[in-house]
Amino acid sequence: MSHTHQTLGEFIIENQAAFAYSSGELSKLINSIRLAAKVVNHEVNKAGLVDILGNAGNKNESGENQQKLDVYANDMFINTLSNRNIVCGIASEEEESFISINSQDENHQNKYVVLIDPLDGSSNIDVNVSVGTIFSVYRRVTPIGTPVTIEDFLQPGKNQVAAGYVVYGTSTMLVYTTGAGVNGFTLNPAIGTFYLSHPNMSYPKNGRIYSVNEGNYIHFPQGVKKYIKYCQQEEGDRPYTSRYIGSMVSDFHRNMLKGGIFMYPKSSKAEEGKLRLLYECNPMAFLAEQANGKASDGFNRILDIRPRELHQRVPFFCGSKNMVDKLEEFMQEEQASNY
Ligand code: P6P
Repeated sequence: MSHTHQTLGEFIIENQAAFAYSSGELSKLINSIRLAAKVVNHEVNKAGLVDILGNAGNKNESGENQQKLDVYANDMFINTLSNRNIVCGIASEEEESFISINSQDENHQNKYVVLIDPLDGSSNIDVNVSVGTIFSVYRRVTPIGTPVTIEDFLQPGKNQVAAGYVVYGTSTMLVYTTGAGVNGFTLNPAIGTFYLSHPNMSYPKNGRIYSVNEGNYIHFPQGVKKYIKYCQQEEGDRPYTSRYIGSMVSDFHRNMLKGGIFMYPKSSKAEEGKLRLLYECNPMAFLAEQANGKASDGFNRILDIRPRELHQRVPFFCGSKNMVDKLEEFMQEEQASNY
């Protein structure tokens, strides 16, 4: 990576003024995510070496209890975000309830809440497949000066002020938006610096990749089955290519670059789908729309859904706009034929 490329730090400073009502706190927040991402990246990259794979309870070299990587990542992001006087609350896939951050904020003056999936796809680490961290940021809606409440976390995704992911892949990238497009930064591990490698990321309008776990085919709604068969038909630019890594951040990232649709439908095995609305689907939907793509539950815009609970699941279809539009057509045809 040429050192003439803009670094993440320079990018944050240059764009801080462009971010509405920013008093630098959001920049500090993105910077703390950058730091945690580097530390987690180091652990993920050596996971196979120090037998950290799923063996919680072992002692590490300093005699501390070794943690599973997702627990390690969870602790790292929570500690890094908590100790910089930026956020008033954090919710995580690894935590049953939200965490009120008042270690240095006893007057509850901090404005932001963060929701994270600290290590999505962690089961893939044992087989050396890419994994990712996903984050979502909101301004609190309850009065500053009072303790954060669940209401601050149960906001529709359209209220997000920032969202992004870290993909720990063949290279480690931080991809995020603050509502002014999507930019991707690649880590140079030799010097621990993220460089702007993918400015203004955008889905190709049409794609030829569909990503779904076809092992669940017989359990899918009729509309999804019809769309999958549509992708496989010999007609026009079809058949499409099937690509499914089983790690959403990686499938999402590839499809945003090349064009495609990612699908995790509901099924008779998972009535609400598998993916979580607040810290998986909402941040990815914000990124998708900022990259001129689309994200839907098959009928409704993901970002319009009013959450009921912290760990709520939702069917998820996300990617190139024309492909999601076509999927929705099949879903709506099925719904109409059921009446
Ligand atoms: P399945 C990983 O566990 C994850 O949460 C996503 O990253 C991924 O897209 C999905 O689950 C894979 O689920 O049921 O196809 O193995």
